Amino acid sequence: MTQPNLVPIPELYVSAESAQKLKVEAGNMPSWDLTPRQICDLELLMNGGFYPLKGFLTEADYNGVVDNMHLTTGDLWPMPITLDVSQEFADKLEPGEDIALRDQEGVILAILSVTDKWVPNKSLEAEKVFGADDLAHPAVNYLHNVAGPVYLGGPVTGIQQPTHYDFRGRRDTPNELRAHFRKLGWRKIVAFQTRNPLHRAHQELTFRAAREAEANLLIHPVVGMTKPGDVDHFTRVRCYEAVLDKYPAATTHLSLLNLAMRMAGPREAVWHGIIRRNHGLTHMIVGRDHAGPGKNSAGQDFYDPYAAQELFREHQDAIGIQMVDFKQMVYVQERAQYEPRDEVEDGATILDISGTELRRRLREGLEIPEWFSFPEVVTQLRRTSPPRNRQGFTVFFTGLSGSGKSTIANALMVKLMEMGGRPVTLLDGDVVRKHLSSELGFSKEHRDINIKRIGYVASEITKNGGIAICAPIAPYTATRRAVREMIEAGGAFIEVHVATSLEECERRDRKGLYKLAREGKIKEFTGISDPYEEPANPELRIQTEGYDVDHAAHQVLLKLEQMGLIGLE
Ligand code: PPS
Repeated sequence: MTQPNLVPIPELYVSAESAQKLKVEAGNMPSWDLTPRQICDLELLMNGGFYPLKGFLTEADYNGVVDNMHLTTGDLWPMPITLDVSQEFADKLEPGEDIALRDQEGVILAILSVTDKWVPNKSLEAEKVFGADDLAHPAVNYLHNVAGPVYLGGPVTGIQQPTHYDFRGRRDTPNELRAHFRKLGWRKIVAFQTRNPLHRAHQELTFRAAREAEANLLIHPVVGMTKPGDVDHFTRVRCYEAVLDKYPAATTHLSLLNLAMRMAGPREAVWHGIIRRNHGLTHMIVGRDHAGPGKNSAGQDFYDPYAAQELFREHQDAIGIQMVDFKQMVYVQERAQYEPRDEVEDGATILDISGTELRRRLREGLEIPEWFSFPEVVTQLRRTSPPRNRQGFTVFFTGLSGSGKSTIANALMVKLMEMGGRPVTLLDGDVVRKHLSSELGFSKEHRDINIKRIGYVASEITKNGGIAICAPIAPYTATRRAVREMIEAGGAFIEVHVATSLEECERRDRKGLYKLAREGKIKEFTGISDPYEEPANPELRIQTEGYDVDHAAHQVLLKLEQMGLIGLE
């Protein structure tokens, strides 16, 4: 294999002077606000990471890529890099026009000269590229539920790189990495692709892989988009930095790759290989189940665990980089060291901690042994995944007007504040309507807006480790579900149905509203002239008739304790 770093990889950027002129011209073009995934794709298109692509795929290239992983030029390319847009935007455009591609702040990054516009067969794309038209695959879900219905293709003229404020010193374009390797005199370099924190086994296997290939090592983690639910890249980069110190000095480099992964297993492995070749690497470690998306909707693996290695091997020459087999490293207790699994004799004691077990230990604040991971890595992981009794959560009361939601919510707030440890915010129905939603009425549309606002505020509080207590009527199941989804991304959600009957609420009529509603003086009144959809499976259902407020609040506390959200440190 030739030494690849003597020549630069072609980029799609114009000179600084032309960029300035083009930016002014682009101001008058139709413009498309790029999605986060499109920004990742555009960055790698422009800086040569996706060489030989010169823009977003045309229809003919797309068909070739989907069908047989080849462009019309005959070059190998396994992944559709397409610009998906809305129907509305596409309707206003004709091939032959130029459009400005903007980042989420509106900054113009590039111009796309549109040559092709078409409606893709997404089911076919899913089957061919991802192996199944199954929404359990994150990229298939993205394809059907996030991506726009129309694709635009054509060459890209690069104006400027997307801006990153985080870890700037650790990000390198392909040509920057090539120059770095050239400067250090590194001729053989093994890439390690990862989207997970590195523990001791990874450090052992990567170092061993590099040594066996008589090469240097590049830890090349993806920081663009990975699998939903992965450890966030801020935490991971701090972990990688900690592990970097564990390699012998000057053997290993760390560089961040702003790639949006698709979790496409075999095709993804080939794609990763091409991207690494473009970054000046000569070797890449391909592991068991490389870039695997997990289980399909029938509970089975999407891909055979060795399919990625096979496809890579088949196309190795065209990729232009050599595959290094991943050796599974295991900890052998008797010898207190890591060894390749296939070299350990029968009868030896092998210790391991699975990903699921690791997450459980982090969640519950349990010990993570030093043979498994470096203390510095564990410290970083604990900082972002504190045990449940230090994570944020939302208690969401729902029930009829006058059911007692606010009273119980107030009592609960005070009890949680008495315990201390986390800030508590009460988002009571009436209070929210005064401060956040004063312009809203009680139509279905307005109630939904109101509940989503409460959900948004509660999700921010939860994400940042606080406790949010919400007490609106929230009469619609679908809206409550949407709020749950929003909040569960950052912590726990406890739905509490205050199940006081309509008769009892009306009998109490603490605000005199039921009387007015019966007389028709208040319209769209929940339970009287407007619906209330009872929660089918709330975390807790409270009966208030015959019980006092303390008792109700105590039931919530017991539930929180049972869920591990409050309690002993
Ligand atoms: S919703 O449906 O969740 O947006 O309602 P919410 O924001 O919780 O507001 C309910 C309080 O507003 C008063 N109110 C009404 N409730 C229901 N229907 C109608 N038409 C209505 N008009 C005013 C009422 O006092 C509710 O307070 P609570 O604390 O629930 O009794």
